[in-house]
Amino acid sequence: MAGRRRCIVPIASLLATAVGYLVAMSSSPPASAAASAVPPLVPKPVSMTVGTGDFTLTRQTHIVAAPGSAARVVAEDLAAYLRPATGFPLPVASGPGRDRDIRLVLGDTPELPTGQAAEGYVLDAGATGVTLAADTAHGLFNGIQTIRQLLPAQIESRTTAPGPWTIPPVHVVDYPRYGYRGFMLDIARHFQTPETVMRLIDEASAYKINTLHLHVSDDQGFRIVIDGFPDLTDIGGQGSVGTDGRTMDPGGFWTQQDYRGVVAYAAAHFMSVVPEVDSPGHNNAIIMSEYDDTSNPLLNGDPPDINCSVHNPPQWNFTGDVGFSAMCPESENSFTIYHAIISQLSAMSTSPYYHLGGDEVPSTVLTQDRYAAFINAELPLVTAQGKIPMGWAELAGPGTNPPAGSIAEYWNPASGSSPDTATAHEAVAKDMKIVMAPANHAYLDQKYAPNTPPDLGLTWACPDGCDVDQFYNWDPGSYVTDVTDQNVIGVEGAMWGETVRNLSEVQYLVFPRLIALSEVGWTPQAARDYGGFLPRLAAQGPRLTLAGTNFYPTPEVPWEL
Ligand code: TNX
Repeated sequence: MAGRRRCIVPIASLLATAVGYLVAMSSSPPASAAASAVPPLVPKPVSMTVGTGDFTLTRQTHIVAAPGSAARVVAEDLAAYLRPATGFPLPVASGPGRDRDIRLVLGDTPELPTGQAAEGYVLDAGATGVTLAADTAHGLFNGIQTIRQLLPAQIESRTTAPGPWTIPPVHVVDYPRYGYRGFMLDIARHFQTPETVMRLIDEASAYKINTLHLHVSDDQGFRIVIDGFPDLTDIGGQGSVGTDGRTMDPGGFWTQQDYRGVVAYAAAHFMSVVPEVDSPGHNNAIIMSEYDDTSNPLLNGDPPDINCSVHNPPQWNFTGDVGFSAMCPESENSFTIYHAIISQLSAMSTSPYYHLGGDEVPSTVLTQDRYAAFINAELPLVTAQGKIPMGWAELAGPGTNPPAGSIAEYWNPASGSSPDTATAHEAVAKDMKIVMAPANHAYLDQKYAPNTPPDLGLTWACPDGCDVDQFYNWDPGSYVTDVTDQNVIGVEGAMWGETVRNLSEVQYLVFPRLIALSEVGWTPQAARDYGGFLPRLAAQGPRLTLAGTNFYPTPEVPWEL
């Protein structure tokens, strides 16, 4: 990782600019977006034609779905989205539907191309009603996010707003470019509550993000209770990265019930959860917790043999330092601990993937042979749980043997045929698939601009800042030479946690950049252009504001406020 520079930026004030901005906006709700010929949807649909004659949602509107069907659940979701602002009852009804109802139908999608059944949908809106058809409940859920955006921005108001609640006459046929559209959240560097994560699930799923990758362990904290190893959270969950001159910030951890609750909440928003406990590096919290756990009957009485870090005995380090900790591949205790972690987290998670980390172990800490030995011993623990291994792209390096179809997450900013793209090529050579998250286009923890107040975020991948344009203007399918959509299964925005301490700070770095990434992951490359994207993103400003979502009002965007 030569050349990577990191620093922890002390957070001087709590987003003074953004908070003042939000208060100003919410005290005078913005006017609705002027009716335009082409509604400003994000992510941009594959195809949309605009006809004549608006649909108007009224107190009499029913949302119609077959009883007992999966469509019924999504119909309830739609009603729940629309009731607070409209104040209408919007009952979910059965039967064929009447004139001027909204109908959700499973099947009846001849316009969707073969292979697009999983998430595609077809939407028809006109004066006589709205019909949304999809082959799956997930497709319907994607379609109702589009319906929300077709309504005036005030539909996001938490309290009754005046309307009128019109939907322009459109015919939409829509489906994603990639099946994996992820948002990664690091709850290890700073503890975040289940409630914070659920709020982010609401916000990400509105833009058709379908995967939540939870980074639940790192040097500074271990955040989910693991049965048999209570010290992992009792000791490992105590702190977070220190900010504002503190040695350490408050920590915390989730019970397994908390985790299950978040996974269920994500599933209800058609997001699957990929857990990550980093290994063999980035795990000082595990080492600090288990080093003295000599009486644990699951261990062999000699737990100090897990420690291959630069310090022995290990010591806490609540700065943002990386590359100093590692667990030893020669220790059976290492794999006893990882077996417990992997089996318990896998059993509670919905994603087909389990992320074993694998990043940033300097060869001075573990040689490549020892690194590969660790990974090769851990991979079968993952596959034994019925999960597909996923890891940061170093996982594909010399000596490792991930099964074909395993996932490499490419984070290096290097593009084209730079020698630093080696991990992507190694992954392809091992028949792995790739999730693209190059740090200078997808790391949500990087600053928008060098001097942008408030003072949040890191700069190592973006010394000049990475604003919305940087997140939008790249193509995952041609970023690295010879790594194409044959290999790439999707994109992910990574929200690392060193500088962010609460929901508001996370939101500020995530939005609006995750919205740009949602379009990178959804919309065909040929249909994307930044000039066309900006006014559509601008239309999201009032929606975010009314929903209470903090965001950076970048000057790149002509906000409709
Ligand atoms: C790199 S690249 C990391 C994280 C840090 C992040 C900060 C990679 C897989 N790991 O450990 O939090 O940079 O930007």
